[in-house]
Amino acid sequence: MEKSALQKARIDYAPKLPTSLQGSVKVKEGAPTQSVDDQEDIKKLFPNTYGMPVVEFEPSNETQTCEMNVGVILSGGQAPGGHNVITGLFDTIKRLNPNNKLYGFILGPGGLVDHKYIEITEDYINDYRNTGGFDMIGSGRTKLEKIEQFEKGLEIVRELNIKALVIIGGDDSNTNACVLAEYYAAKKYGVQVIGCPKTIDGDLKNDQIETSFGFDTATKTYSELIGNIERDCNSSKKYWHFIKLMGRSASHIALECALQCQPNICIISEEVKAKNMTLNQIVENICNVIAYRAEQGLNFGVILIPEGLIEFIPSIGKLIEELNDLLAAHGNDYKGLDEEAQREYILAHLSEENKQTFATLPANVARQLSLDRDPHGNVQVSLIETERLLSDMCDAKLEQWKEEGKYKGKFACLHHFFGYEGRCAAPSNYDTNYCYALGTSAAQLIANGKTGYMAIIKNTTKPTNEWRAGGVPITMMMNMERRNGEMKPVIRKALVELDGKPFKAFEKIRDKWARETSFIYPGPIQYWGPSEVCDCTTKTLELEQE
Ligand code: FBP
Repeated sequence: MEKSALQKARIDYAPKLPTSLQGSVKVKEGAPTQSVDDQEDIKKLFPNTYGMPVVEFEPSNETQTCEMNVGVILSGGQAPGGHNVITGLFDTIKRLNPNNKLYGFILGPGGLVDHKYIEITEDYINDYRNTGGFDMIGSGRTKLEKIEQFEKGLEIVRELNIKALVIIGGDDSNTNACVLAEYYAAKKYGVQVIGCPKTIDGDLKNDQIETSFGFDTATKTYSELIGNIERDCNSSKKYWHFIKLMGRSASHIALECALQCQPNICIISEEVKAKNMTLNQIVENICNVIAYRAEQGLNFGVILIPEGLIEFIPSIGKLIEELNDLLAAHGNDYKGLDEEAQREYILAHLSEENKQTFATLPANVARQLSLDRDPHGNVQVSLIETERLLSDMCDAKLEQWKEEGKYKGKFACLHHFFGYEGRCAAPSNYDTNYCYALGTSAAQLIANGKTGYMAIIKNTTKPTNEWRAGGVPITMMMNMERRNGEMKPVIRKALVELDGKPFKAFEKIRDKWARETSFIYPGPIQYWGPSEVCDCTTKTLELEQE
């Protein structure tokens, strides 16, 4: 592999581990746990993995050894730091016994089912230490949910004498990890399954999980780019920039970038839903700011739009729910039809209220909502050009206001979508250390006989040696939700809390950002230099852990 100068220098970085993970560990167990909701249902569905205690690792003076081959899977969207979860896992299992082997399943969960794997060796892994990307073994979105898949997986697990599988994924992938752990436990196959919290979206977090890995690096990367645009914008003073930011449902990414960059406007989907706002109201709010600034001679600005917005606008959310059910029940009847016939079919089957919403949406947006779910049943919101939809609607409204004499400014806009450019960035020091510790923790959960657990690292706003490591039963994070027309056990997604400290901090100051130009330019991620520049966490985490 040909490497950049940064890659070469970065390979030599030794990730810092919490004191408790630096050598042998012993396990401290807490009290039995309960799921966040629907306890009776979840208990019934997970009789073998429900109620287990949260565990924490403490340093031990005893020599620790363990024979264990491990299989690792990267699942879902890329997130900076994934390679370091694998290096943490690798180094720990080798330390526990140099004959232990680590197998990487290729291109996600599908690799387990199709028996596509590689053995990860010292030579192979060294090229990937502290790098972004998931290319060490690749990732995929195959949903592991069927008994045939679990049994197919078991064949290769037996062949390679694998003691445990580590699934590195988001809420959906960890839900599946939990189902797999329960299945193997129920069958008494003796195969452990451990999850690791990944996703740039930042929505896999709760009382036990401080943050999902990748959020730190991705938001810093986007904030660098937003800051650059803000500076360009403030230099020429002639464009409104509509920037859509990745993050399928929750607006954590947009909120974090807003806290870092202080744009003029940042829409928070969760607020739109809570206030029952219509698309037209959102547009009007934006236009009010544009018009106000125009009166001050400021015909420029920056607007952040979370990728998931469309699903949170209540009328469109309702439409999506009905479309989900329609797709589950009749998708095959209309998927083969041409675009116009599909639209007709859908209109004919929707309730009156949703029909009206569907009919008012631009054709490309309507089509994206009615088709093309990902394997987990999610609308592929990153393919919907919300930034254009909003700017087109603003343009029309401002024209109308001009005619009515309510607006005299100039409105020229540019569009951006920051998503994929943040998912494989070289991990920040935070993600580098956090991920290596997560991998180490996962190895220790296996060595200590745990299954159905997610590796966790807490106290991460403190210096690394004070971080606390352990595991949390995945069932503890579950509740029942409607998916593809059926009630299913799933990990509860963490949305932006409107009474949470990050949103409150933003809410307090946003009017000033709208009126004035208060941009902050965070600049690129730094790996060497003053600690306050290189080792800072996200503003979200800082505020949440205050
Ligand atoms: P995960 O939840 O799997 O980590 O994926 C996150 C994400 O980056 C979302 O923000 C985005 O909507 C989606 O993946 C895009 O998916 P794809 O990579 O399949 O285009």
